[in-house]
Amino acid sequence: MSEDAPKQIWFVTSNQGKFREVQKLGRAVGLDVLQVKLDLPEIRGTLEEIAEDKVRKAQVATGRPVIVDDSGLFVKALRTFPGQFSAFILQTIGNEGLLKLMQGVTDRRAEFRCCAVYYDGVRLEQVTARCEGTILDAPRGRGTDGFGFDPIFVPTGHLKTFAEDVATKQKISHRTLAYRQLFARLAGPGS
Ligand code: ITT
Repeated sequence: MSEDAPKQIWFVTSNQGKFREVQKLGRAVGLDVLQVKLDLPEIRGTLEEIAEDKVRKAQVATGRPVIVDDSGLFVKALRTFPGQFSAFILQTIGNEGLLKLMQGVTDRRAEFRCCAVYYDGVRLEQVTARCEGTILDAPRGRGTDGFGFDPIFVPTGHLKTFAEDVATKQKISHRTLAYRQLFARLAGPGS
């Protein structure tokens, strides 16, 4: 690990599910991840644009080395909807409403995407990762850690939803893949 690699990072998020997952990923590489809840206004744009804007605002607001992620569920038959609008869709129509929109849709393919970003005021690192799967007809499992769309998403090659099998989620999810890469970059020398 390089000497200037951060040992402590502030994760700016109001989503407890995200925080729990990222805290575990940090622990696995000896990084202390602390949560800061800030209500930051989000711009419209791609996941990458939203995440970069969010991390810059979060860094200015806290004055610390921070991470944020912008993530969502992209459904193929709905032309990637809800995508960047995932948080809004969950708050309004929820999983039930999304499943209603998909009634009669036979192509159930979807993917989760997560764009994770680090910024300390100088160095900015950004990684986007995906996890492919399918959307069920009805939710299954609440899990102990599952959140958001987890009860309706089954990752490719598996039988259980992310909510039913959080251990598998922690191994293969979009968020795990993104932060593993991000943390590996941070452990190396800055560019
Ligand atoms: P912060 O911006 O405060 O981090 P948020 O919940 O608003 O929290 P996003 O803007 O990234 O986060 O919105 C993504 C939405 O997609 C959010 O409502 C999540 O619940 C959902 N989501 C993201 N990752 C997920 C995952 O791994 N499993 C299930 N749902 C997920």
